[in-house]
Amino acid sequence: MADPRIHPQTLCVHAGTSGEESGALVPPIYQTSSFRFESTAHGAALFAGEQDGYIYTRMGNPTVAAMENAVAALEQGHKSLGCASGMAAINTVFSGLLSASDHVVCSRVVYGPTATLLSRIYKKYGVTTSFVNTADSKEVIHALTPKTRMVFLESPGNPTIDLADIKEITQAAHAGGAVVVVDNTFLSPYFQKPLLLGADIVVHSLTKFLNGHADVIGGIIVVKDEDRYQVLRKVLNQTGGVIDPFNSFLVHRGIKTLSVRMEQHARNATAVARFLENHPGVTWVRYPGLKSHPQYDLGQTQHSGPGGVMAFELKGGYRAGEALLNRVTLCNLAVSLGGVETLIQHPASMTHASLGREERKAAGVTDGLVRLSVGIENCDDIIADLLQALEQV
Ligand code: LCS
Repeated sequence: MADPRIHPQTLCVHAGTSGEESGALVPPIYQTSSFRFESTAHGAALFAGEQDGYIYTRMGNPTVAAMENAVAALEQGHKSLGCASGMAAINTVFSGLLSASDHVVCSRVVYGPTATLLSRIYKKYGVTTSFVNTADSKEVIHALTPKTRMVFLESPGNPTIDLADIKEITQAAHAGGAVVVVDNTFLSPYFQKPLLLGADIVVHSLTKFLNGHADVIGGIIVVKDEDRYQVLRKVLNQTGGVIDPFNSFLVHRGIKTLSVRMEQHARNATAVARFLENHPGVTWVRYPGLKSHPQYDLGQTQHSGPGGVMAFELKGGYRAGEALLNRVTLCNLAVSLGGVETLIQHPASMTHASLGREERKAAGVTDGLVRLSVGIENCDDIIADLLQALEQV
């Protein structure tokens, strides 16, 4: 675990070495499928786990290891596992830790495919899931049964920006023997460290803030203990959803500027959220940095910054939202979030379309909800773009 006295800004720049010995300041890209053995005895010892070393990139690679070590350090975790995407990370956790007849309690507000992975795919294998409002810890506690093996939280949740009380929910889940997995994609370890709040596992879509430049698909699992690391490592190696060396290199490079990017995302998003909240065409804005967020006080206790993503709805509902999305010019009409450029999208027809209308309604994903991921441009330019688009709505 990283020395807790080292400041997060310093960790972003320095965390993560692979132990390779060329002296290169930046870990090189080991673009290789295999690693040569010195002898048959050496190869056999590596396969038997009697000696440390690299065998085959699906089973480990120094460039990937350097990035994994950086994210584990930032999350104050034990070790991490780089995956091909955020969904590959989530699927690895589910397939490694769930068995037929297990029960899962999951946030009702999660990225669409996370919900459908449980409700459609894992359901086929005999896993049942209760989707609850995790903004209300009592609902989570009420949903726990003797068969509950996992509680899965997204805080803030995608796309309604609801928060979950990670500490309170973890205490209840642990009392019943369930593991707590937190998707920390929206705030990144720079603003929130779920493992320090008691959670057992953190997952990320590296595609978002950690890489930060909208040019990589990747995911990661961070764990607190060696036993769970070994279980998940074997599942990942066998199912094969690993990240490749070049994407790991890009993510690791992105992490070096995570602190400055996150500070700018939060500064800009706070200004944009205040602007939207005061605009007569806007019904509501949900952003953890606004005092009007119903869980503003909880946020102050569990994260150190509000991040860069918000949801809002216009007075004219879906039609007005559609008009806005078609009239912005600086803000890009595109899915994903957490990159340096501002992105705007419509969850009901895009990221959360895989949920049915009823599931979306239960999760509060209204047809008029617009999601905005505020980038690191000058915020006056972002606001000017939104203003000109709102004037035409
Ligand atoms: N977790 C969260 C909170 C996400 O927002 C996403 C993707 C994932 C996991 C999956 O990560 P991926 O496999 O894409 O790396 N969210 C997206 C979104 O809101 N728009 O496009 C992708």
